[in-house]
Amino acid sequence: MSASLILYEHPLSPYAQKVKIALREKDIPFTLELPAALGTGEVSGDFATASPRGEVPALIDGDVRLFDSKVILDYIEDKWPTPALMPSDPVIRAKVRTLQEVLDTQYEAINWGLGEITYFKRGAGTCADTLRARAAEQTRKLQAWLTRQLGDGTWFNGADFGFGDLAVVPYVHASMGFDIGPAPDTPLGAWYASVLERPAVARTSAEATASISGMFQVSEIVEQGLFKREYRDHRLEWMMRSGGVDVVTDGLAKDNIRFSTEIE
Ligand SMILES: N[C@@H](CCC(=O)N[C@@H](CS)C(=O)NCC(=O)O)C(=O)O
Repeated sequence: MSASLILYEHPLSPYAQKVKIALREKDIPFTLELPAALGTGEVSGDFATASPRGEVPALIDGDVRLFDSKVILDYIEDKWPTPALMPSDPVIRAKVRTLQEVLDTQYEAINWGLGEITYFKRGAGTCADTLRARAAEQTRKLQAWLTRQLGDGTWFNGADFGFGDLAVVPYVHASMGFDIGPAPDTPLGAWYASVLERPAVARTSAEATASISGMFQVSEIVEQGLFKREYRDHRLEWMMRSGGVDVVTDGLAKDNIRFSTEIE
């Protein structure tokens, strides 16, 4: 077991939260690093070599440098197979991958969009109201879809907690923070209460919540153009489709949004 594992993260990043939950569930020691210039689009040093996209999470394990949460999760499961977090049944494995795909793209985009409005003060006024209403409606639909995936099971991962569950936790946790989480007396609410009883999940979720207070200082930095928010793929689509075309054009004019980093 390596104690020299370095995980670049931001506590609020759902992608990084998934990796932290997996490492903690497996009791693998690791060091957390917050990349110095995260959010500016200008990254350097060891972080840049691990994550050419300048995104967290990124993992350094000796000579191994990895980015992208799903790649990192698969690496962790391959290198430290016990306790297994990926089910063995091919059907449930496919279900887990479907959850990862939907949550990391469509659900993530909604929470990210709410973050742009709430912390970064985008679309002040009626535009923000429209975006919030669309986010609540889309979240309701995704939570209904999640409820169908859960069925009458305890875990999304089959018989035991695993990747299927940690794929969902950060997103539902963020919805709770935006007051659009599942009610406690629903199957999804009951599942959420069960996952929070796990120390790895409770600790990771608490770190995410604790980091929110710092987010309210960032809007001024964005306004000054020191921070360039990454508007990429599903996030950009969410903003455009949900009523935030002006947010995008305004951000481009002010030069405080950017697209994803081109890998060199
Ligand atoms: N597909 C990647 C997405 C990672 C990602 O988008 N991370 C965001 C934080 S949630 C990031 O680091 N963005 C860089 C920035 O905002 O400058 C994954 O699954 O790890």
